[in-house]
Amino acid sequence: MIRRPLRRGARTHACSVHTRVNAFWHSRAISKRQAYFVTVLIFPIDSPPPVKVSVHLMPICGSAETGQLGVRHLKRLWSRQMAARAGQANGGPDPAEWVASQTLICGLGLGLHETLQYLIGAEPTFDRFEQWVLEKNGGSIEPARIARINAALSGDAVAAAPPDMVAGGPPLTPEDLSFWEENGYVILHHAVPPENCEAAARAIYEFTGADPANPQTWYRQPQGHSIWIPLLHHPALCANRQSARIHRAFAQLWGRDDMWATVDQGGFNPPERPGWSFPGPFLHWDVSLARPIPFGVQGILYLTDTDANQGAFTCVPGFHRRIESWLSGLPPGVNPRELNLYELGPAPIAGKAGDLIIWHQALPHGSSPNCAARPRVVQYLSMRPSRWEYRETWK
Ligand SMILES: O=C(O)CCC(=O)C(=O)O
Repeated sequence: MIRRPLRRGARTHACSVHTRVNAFWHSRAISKRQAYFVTVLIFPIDSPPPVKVSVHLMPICGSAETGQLGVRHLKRLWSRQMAARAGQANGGPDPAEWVASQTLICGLGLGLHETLQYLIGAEPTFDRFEQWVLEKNGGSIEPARIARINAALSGDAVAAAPPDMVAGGPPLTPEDLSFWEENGYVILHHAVPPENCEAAARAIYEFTGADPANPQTWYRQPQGHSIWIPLLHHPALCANRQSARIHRAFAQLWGRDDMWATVDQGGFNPPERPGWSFPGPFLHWDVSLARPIPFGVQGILYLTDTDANQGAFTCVPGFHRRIESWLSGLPPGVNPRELNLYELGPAPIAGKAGDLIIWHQALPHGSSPNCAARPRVVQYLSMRPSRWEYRETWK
């Protein structure tokens, strides 16, 4: 509650009054049980004496605090976002916090962007946020999954591993693993059965309103001029994220079993034609180039056969072994992201429907122009353990 109206435009030494006022109004959407008031002294630069106001501050919840769903860290994630939304300090950036939030979001079968967008855009109460999480999960979340998430967030990697996924032989052969070491990428063949690929490809065609048999329909692009298809929760895509074979391949590369699938988009890269040129992504990194670059992987599942000239995934094989020396050798002040990465020796990687390409995040990578007759249809799919190394500093 503001006890005395502040003159519009009065400025404090630390921050504008408006920010504080906004903080109050934003936090109004949040139940009073979950917020508290503090009285602060504001020193307007141009009109002493100090003004005494009360502002509504969001407490940041502890990680162990749970709501109806009984999921650790969920309330904390919500309270941090609400505090940030209200322009209030929320503890600031913290790599461990970011990793825990991502594990939670993956564990709950949510997309990172959609979750943050929802929290920031809708400013839900915590009850409403939990309801949204449930809706995204079709109305219920299995207790075993909640137990795994809670184990992961309490640091119990063993209990965080899904028992039905870890049984079974390692799908990557010793040759695959040597190839991985050498090239920084590997192809897991038959990652999912053909019917899964067909169902997921069909879902992507339907979402975009495209007909596989009619090239005129491939450029409707409800998503805009982009190859990314914002289809996250279709059952066919969810089914692929549940693949035990994929799970075990990621587990092999990470050397641990507590894997969490990222909830990522589909992809549709049609042949170039006059009026439609390849929009990217061109070669890039998704990881900070602050050194040392930590281990991390990304993945793409081909849902249809993909020739090298058909918009194939492209990377610079082996670059994970030379990136550190390459970065050290750059003249001071040069931004590696602005260099012509196509001079580094990229190769398009062809594959069959059902092939999953996993690559080391230190490889420059991207898609490529489709010069063939058929679209390239994919699902982006990666997995990470409950805890992984993350660099806060973006370079
Ligand atoms: O779609 C592709 O082939 C490349 C994907 C990509 O660049 C990425 O996932 O960061």
